[in-house]
Amino acid sequence: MPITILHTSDSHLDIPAIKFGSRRYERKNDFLKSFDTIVSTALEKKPDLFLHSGDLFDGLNPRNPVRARVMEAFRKLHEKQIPIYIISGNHDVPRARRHGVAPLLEYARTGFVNFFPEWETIQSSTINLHDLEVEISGISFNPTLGPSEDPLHQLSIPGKGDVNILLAHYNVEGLRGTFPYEPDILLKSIPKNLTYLAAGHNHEYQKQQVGNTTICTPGSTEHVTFSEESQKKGFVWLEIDTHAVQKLQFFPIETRPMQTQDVTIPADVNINQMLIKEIDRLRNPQLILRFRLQGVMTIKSAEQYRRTEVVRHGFAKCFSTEIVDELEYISPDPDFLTPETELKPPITEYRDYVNARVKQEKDLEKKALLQKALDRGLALLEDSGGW
Ligand SMILES: [Mn+2]
Repeated sequence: MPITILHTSDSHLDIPAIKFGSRRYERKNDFLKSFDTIVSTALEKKPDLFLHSGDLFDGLNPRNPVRARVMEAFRKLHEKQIPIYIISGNHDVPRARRHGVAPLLEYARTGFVNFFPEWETIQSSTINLHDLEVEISGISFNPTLGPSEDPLHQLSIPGKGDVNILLAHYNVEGLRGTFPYEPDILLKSIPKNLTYLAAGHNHEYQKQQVGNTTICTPGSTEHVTFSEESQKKGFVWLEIDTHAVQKLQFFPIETRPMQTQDVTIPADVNINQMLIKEIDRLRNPQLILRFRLQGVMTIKSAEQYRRTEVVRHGFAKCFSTEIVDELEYISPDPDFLTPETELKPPITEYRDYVNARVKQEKDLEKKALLQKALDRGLALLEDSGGW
C-alpha cells in the first residue's frame, strides 16, 4: 500500500488586499475558501500526511478570525489522525527578534502540527507509515540569505528513512519563475536519497524529476498577483512507495476569475468612454479586471481622462478594475516632455531606481539588504496597485 500525501503551499491567508477597497474582506475570503477546500479534501480522503510548504499566512500578524479558522482546520485534521508538517515562508517568518515569533508557532504548541521553525539547520522527524520508515525534514525560509546563496549548501540533510521528504520554501533550479535576486536551491545540493522535495515559494504548479527525487511546487492556492492570472491554482496529491513517487496529480480548485484586457488607445480618443464601454461588455460581478493601456495619450485625451471614474464604474460592474498605463505621452510641444521627465508608473520607477543602486553597491551586505528592499517594495507596490 503506497503512502498518500496531500501537499499544498502559499495559501497567503489574510492578504492585505488593500486595492479592493471595501471588497477587501471578500477578497481575503477567497484565499480562506481555497484553504477550506483543501482541508475538506484532506478530511474526506484522509492522506497519510498533510504537508504545507510555507506562506500559510501573508504576514506575521494575521487577524484573529483567520487564526481561529486555521486552528479549527488543524484541530480537525489532527483528530482524524492526519499528521501535519509545516514551515515558514518569506511572508510569515519573523526577520528579527522584535518581530516576535512566527504565527505558526501557536499551532505547533497545541500539538496539532509539526513545525520546523529553524532556517539555518534542517530539522527532521520520523514516522512509521505502512511499515515504512518515513523521514520528514523541513527548513523555514532564511531571510538573511544573499541572492546567489544556495539555501541547502553545506547543510546536513538527513536521509535515513525508507522514504525521505524535505519541505523548503525556495525556488528550485530548473523551474520557471525563478528570480535572479533570490536564493535558489541548486540541483547539485539535493541528496540522491531524497524521495520528495516539497517546495513552496514558486506560485506556479510545477514538477520535475531529478534522479530518484521528485521535486514539486504545488503553487499558491489563489492568484496573488496579476502575473499569475493564467495559472491554474490547486494542490497536489501523491503516492509514494519505498523507492519513489509513483503518482503525482494536480487538483485544480475554483478561484476568482482574473483577466487583463489590452486596450490600444488611438490619438485624441475619449479614454473614459472607451473603457466604460469595455467594462460594460466584460461585466461580471466576480471578475478582477485589469486594463493595460497601450497607444498614445494626447493632450486632448488627457484633458478628458478621469481615471477614478473608470475605476468606480468597474467597481459597480465587476469585482474590481485597475488600470496599468503603458501609454506614450505625446505633447504638441516637443520640449514639454523631455526624456528626463518621461512618466513611468511607480513600480517601474522604483524597480529601475533600486536596481541601479544594487548594481553600484560594492558592500555585499548592503547589496543583499537593497535586494530585499527591492523585493519587499515591489510586493507592496503590486498589492497597492502601483503599476
Ligand atoms: Mn508565497
